[in-house]
Amino acid sequence: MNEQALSTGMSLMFPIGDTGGVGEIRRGAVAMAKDIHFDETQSGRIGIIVTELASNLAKHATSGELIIRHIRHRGVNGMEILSVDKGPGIADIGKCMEDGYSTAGSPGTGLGATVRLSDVFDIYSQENKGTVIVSQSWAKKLPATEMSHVQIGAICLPMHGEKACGDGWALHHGSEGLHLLVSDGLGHGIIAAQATIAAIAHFNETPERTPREMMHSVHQALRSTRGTALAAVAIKPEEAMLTFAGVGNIAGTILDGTKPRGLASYNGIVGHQVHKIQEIQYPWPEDAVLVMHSDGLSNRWKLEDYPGLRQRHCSLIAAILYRDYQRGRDDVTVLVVRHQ
Ligand SMILES: [Mn+2]
Repeated sequence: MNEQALSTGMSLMFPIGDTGGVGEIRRGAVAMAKDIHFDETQSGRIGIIVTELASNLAKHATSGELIIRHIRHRGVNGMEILSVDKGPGIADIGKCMEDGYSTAGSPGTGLGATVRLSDVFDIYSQENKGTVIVSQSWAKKLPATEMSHVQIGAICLPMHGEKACGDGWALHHGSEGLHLLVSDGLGHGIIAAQATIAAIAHFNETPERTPREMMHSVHQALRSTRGTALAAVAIKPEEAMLTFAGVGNIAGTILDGTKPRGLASYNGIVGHQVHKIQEIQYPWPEDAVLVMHSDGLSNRWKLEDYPGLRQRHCSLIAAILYRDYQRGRDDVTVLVVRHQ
């Protein structure tokens, strides 16, 4: 995996149309696993998971994508594989979901090995709308408390035909909570990516600044770039508070099961023209989910259209919004966070 992919949270996407490409995707995924120092056994497992998910897409869905990214938590490396399709859906999953889906059982759709080999597995399927599956594998077992405490779902992909991604995101677990940054460099391609890489490098140097300080400081640091739409967030679960500062088109929404609450950004371009940087505080209820996205995703989505999805793995939420609301003519980022 290239350096940029690691530093900006970029995902890699493999379209699946027929069985022909499965071997190539498997080789790519295994190479990635080795890049992040998975051992022989762990890389082998990634190969099996990718083969199973890709073969299923080719067999059961009209078309689909596997989306792969490097994940990291408290210094431990991992890989996430998302399977995303608009196929017929899996009929028996509905029943599994009623009873509360257990990763112990196999849904009997050729997902047996994926369920068994994944450290984290979740699936969401709707008849005639399609299926999304998340599989995460970690190099070292993470404590269960750690895993239930915070959940991140993310998709960050360049516009079709571009290698460089102008979007990016970063996250830091601080002593008091989470710090996030989402950046959409103006335009797309290399020049857009330069602005985002600079913003994220800046975030990573001193991530625990307040969102307001972060926005001011990145604004100064990006003067030589083309500029970016940027949003910074701090979540302090113990104070049940989320602080947001945004300039430009980064959308943020807090979902807590009541009316969705949109986060307010100001107009401008970070690095060039910024009229106002202001922090706004929002309540962060215990079971809240934060969805942030660049304008590569339409803002017309409603999570109510997907019964029960808010309670599912954040990666499934990100994958479904990407599948159904990507505009297809820009880089796209969807970041979903739950922190209790
Ligand atoms: Mn954009």
